[in-house]
Amino acid sequence: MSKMSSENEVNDPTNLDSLNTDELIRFGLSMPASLVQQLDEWRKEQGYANRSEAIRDMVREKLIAANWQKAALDPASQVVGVVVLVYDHTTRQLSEDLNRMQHHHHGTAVATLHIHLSEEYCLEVIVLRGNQTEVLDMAEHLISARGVLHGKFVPATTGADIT
Ligand code: NI
Repeated sequence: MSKMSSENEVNDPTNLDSLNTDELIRFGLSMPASLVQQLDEWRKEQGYANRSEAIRDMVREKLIAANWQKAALDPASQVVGVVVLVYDHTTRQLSEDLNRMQHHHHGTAVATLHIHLSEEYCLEVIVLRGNQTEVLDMAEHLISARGVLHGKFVPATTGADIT
């Protein structure tokens, strides 16, 4: 086991439990050259400084998706997600409907960012937090509201299960 002073990395230890969870582990990874080439192109486009950063984010994304699947089995588990809406505020009743939904579920809709895109269009980013059933329910209602032109739900994480 050797430590690199700069990043405090550990080479492939056999017992991970004995380490501080923030410790960086260095381990080998094998993949076809063509895949590495595509990885490098992609990570440069995305602005990742190196392969490790890019792969760390990919792993976190997979773990978050897996946690959401696990949470589906336990409706009481706490989740965080973000809804993005684009809508025409001149559509009859729509602004009122969206506002009413958020007031009605004020425990779940924890923050809203509203941007007036133009004379007609609004962009809204709504952060939802609560148990998975509540969060998904509310996201579906917001997105399916009549007059919403674009609606997307992004599952995020409370951060409790990833590092
Ligand atoms: Ni607006």
